[in-house]
Amino acid sequence: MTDLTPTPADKFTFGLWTVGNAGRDPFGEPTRKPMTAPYVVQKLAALGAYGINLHDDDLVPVTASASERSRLVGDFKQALSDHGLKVPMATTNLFGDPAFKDGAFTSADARVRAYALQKTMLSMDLGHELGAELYVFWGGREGTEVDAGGKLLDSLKWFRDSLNFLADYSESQGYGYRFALEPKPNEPRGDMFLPTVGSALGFIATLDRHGLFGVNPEFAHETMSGLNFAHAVAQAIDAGKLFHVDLNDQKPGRFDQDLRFGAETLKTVFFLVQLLEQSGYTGSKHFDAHALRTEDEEGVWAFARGCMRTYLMLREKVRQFETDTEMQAALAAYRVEDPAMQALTSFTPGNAATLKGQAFDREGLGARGPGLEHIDQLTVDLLLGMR
Ligand code: GLT
Ligand code: MN
Ligand code: MN
Repeated sequence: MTDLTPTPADKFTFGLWTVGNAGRDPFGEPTRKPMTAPYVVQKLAALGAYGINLHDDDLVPVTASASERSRLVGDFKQALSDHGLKVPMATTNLFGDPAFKDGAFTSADARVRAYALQKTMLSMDLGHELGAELYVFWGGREGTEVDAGGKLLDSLKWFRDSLNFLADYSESQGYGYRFALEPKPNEPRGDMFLPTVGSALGFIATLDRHGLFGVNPEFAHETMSGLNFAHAVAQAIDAGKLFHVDLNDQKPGRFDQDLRFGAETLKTVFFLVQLLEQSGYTGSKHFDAHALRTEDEEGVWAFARGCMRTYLMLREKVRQFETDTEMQAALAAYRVEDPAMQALTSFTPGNAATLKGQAFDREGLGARGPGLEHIDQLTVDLLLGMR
């Protein structure tokens, strides 16, 4: 049996806000007691995690005095160094404060947009102090319930101006951050701007320092829209833009459940792990999920262990898939290689002319059975431990 003990080399990370989630939901009060940041660091390190990510407010409440801030940050840094945990990613809470109720970077109020920049710069300073090299933007309140305010085009401009400003700020400070936009279709806003991975990728191309920007796709977010998360991640990898990934699970067509990784849609989760492993993705594998509201603290650590264990089991299945001779033969038969035909698909005037005159066995092409039922059942057998 393979060793399923996580180690920092696996690059598993959690958020202070994830394992620290106290179980509040829109209908009920917290079901768990808050945990201090140093305690969370100690527990995650003991479980084999690589790092812990945070929003500014997760560590330092916005109302903290200078001395409170320095104590909280100092204690956190001490715990990181005592337990060998990193802070690979930082982000800003631009959604909790009522000031951001109609957006932060896309608020119709210029004062709110300016405050959002100030808060983000301060948070970037903190992230840098903690060693973060990646900065995430999840536009929690960037969106609308009604479009009567007429700000759809302005919002995109404001969003772009803010991201351009912050990338310039990072460079001017010598922080060297790379940035990742995290799309989400809705919740908490009725319709959020940049709702999918594809829309974020399109938007990034319009930024001044677009090379510094990539995406942070989240399993739950694409799944909420009924999209296939593995496909979204493949597009991000293809674009060279998968800077970070938020792993969790989700039933389609529901509120953002942020379930334990692999709790719900094992097959898609398997194809995702396959993609991450085979593409050579080297970033953090961040579990942006939380324990069920029903759980006590023991349930939180069971949840955290479960996320990592399921990833490692699926990574093992990926390896098994690669060495399963029947599976590999079926896959080889599925792909029809034809070097002469392939060569014709690069455009030259000659290839275009040859292709136009080529006789194809159209009926034969349509009649071929690719064997996908067999391949898919082999996958199911493998996942269920029957191979
Ligand atoms: C919030 C959200 C997540 C984002 C976090 C980063 S905060 O919990 O639901 O998807 O990744 O801002
Ligand atoms: Mn989520
Ligand atoms: Mn997320």
